[in-house]
Amino acid sequence: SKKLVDKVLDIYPAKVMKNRKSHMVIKDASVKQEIAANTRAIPGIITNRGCAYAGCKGVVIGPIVDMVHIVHGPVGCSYYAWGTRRNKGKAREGGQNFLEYAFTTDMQESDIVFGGEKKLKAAIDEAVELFHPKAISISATCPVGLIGDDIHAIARDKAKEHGLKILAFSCEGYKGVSQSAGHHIANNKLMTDVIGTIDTPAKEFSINLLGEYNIGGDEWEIARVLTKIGYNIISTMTGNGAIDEIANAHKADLNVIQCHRSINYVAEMVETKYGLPWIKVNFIGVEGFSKALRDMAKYFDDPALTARTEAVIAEETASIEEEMATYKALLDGKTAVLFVGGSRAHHYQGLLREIGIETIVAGYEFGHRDDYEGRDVIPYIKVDADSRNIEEIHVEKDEKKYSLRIPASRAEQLKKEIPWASYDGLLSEMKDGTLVIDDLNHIETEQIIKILKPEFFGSGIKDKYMVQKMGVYAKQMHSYDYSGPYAGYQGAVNFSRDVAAGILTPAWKYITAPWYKEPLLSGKVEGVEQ
Ligand code: CFM
Ligand code: HCA
Repeated sequence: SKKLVDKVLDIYPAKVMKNRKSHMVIKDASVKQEIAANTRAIPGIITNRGCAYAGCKGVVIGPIVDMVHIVHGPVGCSYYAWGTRRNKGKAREGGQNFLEYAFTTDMQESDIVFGGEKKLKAAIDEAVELFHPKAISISATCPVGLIGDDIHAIARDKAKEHGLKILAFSCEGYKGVSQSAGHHIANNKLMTDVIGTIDTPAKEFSINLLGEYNIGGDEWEIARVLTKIGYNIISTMTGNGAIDEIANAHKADLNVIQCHRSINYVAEMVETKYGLPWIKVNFIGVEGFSKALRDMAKYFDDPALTARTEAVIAEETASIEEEMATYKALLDGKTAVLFVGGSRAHHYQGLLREIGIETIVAGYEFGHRDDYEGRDVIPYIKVDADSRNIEEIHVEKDEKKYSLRIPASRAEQLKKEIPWASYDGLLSEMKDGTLVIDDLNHIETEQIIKILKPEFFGSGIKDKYMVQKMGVYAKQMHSYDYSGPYAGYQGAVNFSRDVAAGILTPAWKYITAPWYKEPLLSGKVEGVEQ
């Protein structure tokens, strides 16, 4: 791995090399390791990252099915967010579902010059008149912040005029160094304007699923099993989410977190304000899912629920055992490189291992140090000009609505047994000698593929085809290549079947990887002292 890192870094001029080196770590369990993360990408380098608007509207707010999501900006920003994340959703009975629409103010040059507020007001009126939604979101894209349209005042006035909820997000793309800033902006508003605004009493064993976005139907497979055990899912944030369900989320007894990066702010604030704790789970992979179910059962500590949990685990795992063993026999000994947003590069390692594939390189586009090193480092993370840009909202205990779900003494004991408000990060599960890379880019990807020649590369749309052109199977881990669900038990089978087909297809025989035809690339950046 050390040789690999040196080789990868060798392509850079000295200053860039120093920067990129701090984003690479070779796992060594005998020391405490630190990685640079959530810092600006280097201009000129082809990063895979997106923008704050993508994180706010695209990821966190967009999946809520019964809201009209208006994008205030040029049409391209809106088109970009239209249906691209495959977060599926269904209307509730008698309710609405706007996921298939793209709403935009379609700002033109004259709006940029003279202001876009009029257009936004008209768009809201039109949306109300045509669709009668329960709630509307407004997401600002870059030019809106530059020209200073006051989307918050408009949201306030129009909400009053039409008598509905309007959430406005100043999530201009440039607000942060990646999507991650947008997650935070979205989390803040869910906390201040949505959660806690409806008070319907919850039934027993009630939970919220946080950081689960129903990509390829994942949430439906998770919910199928949870419901079978006897859980009541009050809300999901935000896959297949409904605004009134999220408004009632504080009535649940436990928050269960899948994607830590995108929603840990809500989880923390809800615990402070309402006393409702969170645990970190991983619904991906057979063992991961079973462990999550057992941790949840420990929290509720009810003999019937625990028995039911074990019965369902036994039944579900028995039904997939044979198929999983078949795929393992086919794939045993293969290697994987995983490079995905801010959680999947960790979450899929267990499932890959279950079918015999070891992850040798992993990284995030926009994870923070805590997603790599665990939450214990949070107090030591340096705040810089970019991270300071994102508002930290301060919440306090709600004296009327706060309640401790578990007596303090038992909570202390439980904290030793389950991941209560804790997350150990991706590094903790990587094997010694494997490589962790933050904000991997295209030139580094190319080097890694050439040197390591993995059989599987977990990618996004931007890197998938360059990897496949090098003769290595690349699977999109964001969109699941339009397959899925991949979460839970049935999802594990779907994933394994797709991966086996992708790796073992005879099609690869017809491609000759470039390194078999020509020597590895060599060269120098012109005009730069190395
Ligand atoms: Fe969380 Fe997500 Fe992800 Fe993410 Fe994303 Fe995503 Fe992702 Mo694409 S919230 S961090 S910002 S699990 S959209 S559903 S797949 S990069 S690893
Ligand atoms: C985003 C969304 C994305 C992009 C996926 C990709 C997603 O970051 O804006 O690059 O393939 O999951 O749809 O992460």
